[in-house]
Amino acid sequence: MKRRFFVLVAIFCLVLPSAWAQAPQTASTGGQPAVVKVTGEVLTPLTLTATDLAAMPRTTAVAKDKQGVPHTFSGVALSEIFNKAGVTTGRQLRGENLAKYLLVTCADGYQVVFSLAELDSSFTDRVVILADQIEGRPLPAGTGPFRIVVPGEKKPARNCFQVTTLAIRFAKE
Ligand SMILES: Nc1nc2c(c(=O)[nH]1)N[C@H]1C(S)=C(S)[C@@H](COP(=O)(O)O)O[C@H]1N2
Ligand SMILES: [Mo]
Repeated sequence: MKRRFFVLVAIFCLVLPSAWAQAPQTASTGGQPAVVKVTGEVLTPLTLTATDLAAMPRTTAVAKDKQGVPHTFSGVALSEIFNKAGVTTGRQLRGENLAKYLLVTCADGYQVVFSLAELDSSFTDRVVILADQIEGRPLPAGTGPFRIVVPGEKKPARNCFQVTTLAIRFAKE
């Protein structure tokens, strides 16, 4: 009887903290793990979880907040996500493909646009990332779990948080 009680207490102590730790990530998604969908002009549409991003090649990006204070974010370069999804990059990014753009959509309806050329290493050395950490810790509730971080931009308006979708679109007329 006594032993059963201790086993129950032990299970409780092990399970509860991990449930609490996950709460911020799932709070806005009704218990489902948060995901980022990669859709549109891609060969392979993706649904990325935090675990998927943790397993991909990682990099850091420094960006200032609205107060001008620099922060180091870490996550996955958009170019890595594009390679995984089959987006036109590098040598393929010419001709009509230069009319393609990335439309980022966030949970609050905020949207921002980047042309694909702005995000391509054959056009620029600037590496834009999908961040899941700031200063080595998960993004705080409200600005996570996933955030676009554009280093070196004069204002942080395109560092959009609570990212839900990365859609590749064609602006061709
Ligand atoms: N999803 C989402 N992301 C957003 C915004 C927003 O309204 N919604 N505001 C942007 C603007 S205008 C600014 S200035 C920065 C502020 O980020 P900071 O708090 O890190 O300075 O977030 C950007 N990212
Ligand atoms: Mo802003």
